[in-house]
Amino acid sequence: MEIPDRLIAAIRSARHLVVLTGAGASYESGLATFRTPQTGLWERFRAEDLATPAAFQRDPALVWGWYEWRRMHVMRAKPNPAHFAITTLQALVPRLTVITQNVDDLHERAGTHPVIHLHGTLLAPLCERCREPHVLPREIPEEPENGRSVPPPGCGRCGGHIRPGVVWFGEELPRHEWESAVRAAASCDTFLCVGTSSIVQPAASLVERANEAGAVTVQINPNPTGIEGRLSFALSGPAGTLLPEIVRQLQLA
Ligand code: BV8
Ligand code: ZN
Repeated sequence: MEIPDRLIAAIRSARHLVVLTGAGASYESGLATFRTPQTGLWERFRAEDLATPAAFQRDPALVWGWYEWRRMHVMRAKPNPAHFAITTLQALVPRLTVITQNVDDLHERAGTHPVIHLHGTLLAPLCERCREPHVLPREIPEEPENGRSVPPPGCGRCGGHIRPGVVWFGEELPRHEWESAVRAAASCDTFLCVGTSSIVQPAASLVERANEAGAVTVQINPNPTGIEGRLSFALSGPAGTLLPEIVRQLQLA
């Protein structure tokens, strides 16, 4: 896919570039997105039904088992060319802010630092009662048998349930991360929206803030999301191809 020259020029001249990623950025690392029907163990559940405080209260072992299964896949996964292209972008523009909705650590493992995690991370569980961080064993959890529930560990300090360090539906986003993301969206020159269906709020409102601030806004997604009409550019294709191509053209003299 050809990258419009005007887009390359906009990124090249940007003083502050923001990249917001969603599950599609990790898709080519083999991690399922939210909207593909659950694969394997979990096809009988919808992510939105498991990623809630009520689901954890109702059946902590089912929800903890689901997150351990996802953490196992994240630990087995590798960053893909989209992650590495974003790390390269960091060296090509004066200021890059990377904001992710993803709960994996593939941006960090590709060398991008810092990363603003709007929805937390799979790798930092904590006690649901006293919020004491819980240290996970280093080894990769073994493959749970089909649909196995895994009882969550108990907190060493108060005995409460350990829960995943993610933001569930109905929970507030971490204040510091959200405020940093809003400031970045309101002050950037170019905003890339990569691999997100732009459904989940308030993360999906960031690109609108960038639009309102007069930034060049770009979507990178192989499928339509319905917001194309409000963006400066909509590139239809996989992030693992388009982002490296953008970086290649930026590096041409
Ligand atoms: C909040 C962590 C309020 C957990 C996640 C009604 C009732 C209750 C709440 C609401 C409601 N209506 C709206 C809400 C708000 C709700 C919401 O937005 N719901 C949605 C379903 C409408 N939001 C919340 O609840 C948020 N909190 O609002 O708090 C509040 C206020 C005051 C006081 C108290 C509370 C919290 C939202 C965070 C939820 N947690 N994740 C976990 O991971 O288990 S969100 C989760 O879903 C992911 O993190 C991710 O952010 C999101 C999925 O979105 P995407 O990343 O976009 O993934 P998706 O699969 O949708 O799309 C993938 C895209 O990639 C596709 O477009 C595909 O085409 C593309 N793609 C595929 N391959 C590629 C590709 N792109 C590029 N390259 C490829 N190769
Ligand atoms: Zn505790």
